[in-house]
Amino acid sequence: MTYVDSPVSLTATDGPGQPTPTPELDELYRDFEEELLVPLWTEIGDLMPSSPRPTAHGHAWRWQNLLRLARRSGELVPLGRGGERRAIALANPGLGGAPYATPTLWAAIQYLNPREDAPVHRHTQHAFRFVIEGTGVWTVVDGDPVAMRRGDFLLTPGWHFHGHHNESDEPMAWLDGLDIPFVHTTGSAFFEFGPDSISDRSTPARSRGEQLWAHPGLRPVSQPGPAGSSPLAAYRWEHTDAALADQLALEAAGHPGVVEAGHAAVRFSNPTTGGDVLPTIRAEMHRLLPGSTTATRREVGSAVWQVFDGTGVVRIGEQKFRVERGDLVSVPSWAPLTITATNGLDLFRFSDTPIFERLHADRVQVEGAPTCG
Ligand code: 1HN
Repeated sequence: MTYVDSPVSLTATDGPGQPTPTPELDELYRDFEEELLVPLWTEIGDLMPSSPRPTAHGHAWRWQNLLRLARRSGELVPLGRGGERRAIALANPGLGGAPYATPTLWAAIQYLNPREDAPVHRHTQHAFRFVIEGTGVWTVVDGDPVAMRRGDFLLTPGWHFHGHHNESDEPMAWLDGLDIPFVHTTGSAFFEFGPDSISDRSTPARSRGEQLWAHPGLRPVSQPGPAGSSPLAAYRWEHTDAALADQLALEAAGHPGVVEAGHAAVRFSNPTTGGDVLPTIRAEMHRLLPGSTTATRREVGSAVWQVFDGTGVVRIGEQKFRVERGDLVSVPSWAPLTITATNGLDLFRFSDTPIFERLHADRVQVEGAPTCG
């Protein structure tokens, strides 16, 4: 038997636990197929491996290549109703050509020409944007204009209307992350067009969400909580950068237990709960000092990393990728991951870990010790 579009590979016909091949057995297997039935005894090795054997691969996409192709798309592909977004998705080589960076996560470069609008719509998929370079675009989320600048992490939780507009004379590109594959596989997608034009074209430096929620340790008494997704529309680079720098300053001053050797990390969090920003997506920023290497870590669930700044080497099992600014790397579930910073290395990471934590199926294994210098 062979399978098309199936997560299960070829059927075992011999080996331990398999019946003796006979014409009668062949006929039984043909009749199973006819009735759309599959016996467990031929599949159990694939269905129940002793540890995760994901079909997704570790893979690196080069930002300079993505950007070049996005620019060409900007010249050739108009933006409007129907197509909705000039977004070009990473297709993991292990996932059969689907626009999936991992089995649960979509990652794309999105490109907006000068003075261009991306139309308003909403969907149940949760989304974020992370800005590698550029400025001049506002994403308007449920009527709240949110400026996009380098290093900012911006949220569009599911079922919020959103459109983008570029107010500058330069094109802008950024990373989009969504839980599209998870929502597609589980048949839980809803989508609606919004109004034909963006309601509020003002260009404030800070969104209303930030005015309410972006004050450390302070929540507005008027606002309800806890909320499943973060109400904070934008996490600004100056805050993320300062948090990472302070962790490393504490380490340098000899305070133990703050960071892994030379490796500061922060998680973007929902200020109403302290938990993840979105129900299905975890997002973090990591900073590695020059010459530092992380411990080797494997985790249930998949992730995508993007280099924000610096250069380094990402090892996934036997694979080794040299990475620089903007490059993206998919990390399959349970793959051993080690990162080395050549010079300093700032990395953005997003993963589907909240799904597995909610299901009590999360596991982490750490091997070796981090080193620095
Ligand atoms: C979407 O709405 C955005 O809002 C980006 O920028 C990527 C991919 C599929 C469906 C909707 C956005 C998307 C998307």
